Amino acid sequence: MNEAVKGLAQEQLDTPYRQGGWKLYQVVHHLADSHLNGYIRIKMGLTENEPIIKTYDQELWAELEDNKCPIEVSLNLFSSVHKRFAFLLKSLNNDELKRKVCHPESGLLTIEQLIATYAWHGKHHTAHIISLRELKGW
Ligand code: NI
Repeated sequence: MNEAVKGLAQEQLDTPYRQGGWKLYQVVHHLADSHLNGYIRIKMGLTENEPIIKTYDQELWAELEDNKCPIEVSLNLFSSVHKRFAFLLKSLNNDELKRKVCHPESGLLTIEQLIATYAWHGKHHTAHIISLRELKGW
């Protein structure tokens, strides 16, 4: 993500990654929001018995005032949460990876599935930024 946004000017960060989609700065803030939630969900799953995890309205979150802070704040937040993630995830044994959380829409999910989902999610949004840069020749 750091590499994907490197050198972009504010005007470029204000460009939607696709028509009607989030602007690039919103994608960056979304990743921080999402992976903070992911971190909390995994910790809940490790310490409670199949807890019901909280969903949130990501479209409305992307409109809140904190989306106007510099993207560096969210890049740092994202990096910090991932350092904590790595520390925690490396410690997990097979039984812990099989523990579950209950997602109100998707049902029971294992910690292992959550890890795979967030690994995919980070790459998914980073690809949005990289593909717009390629398209625009930035
Ligand atoms: Ni997302």
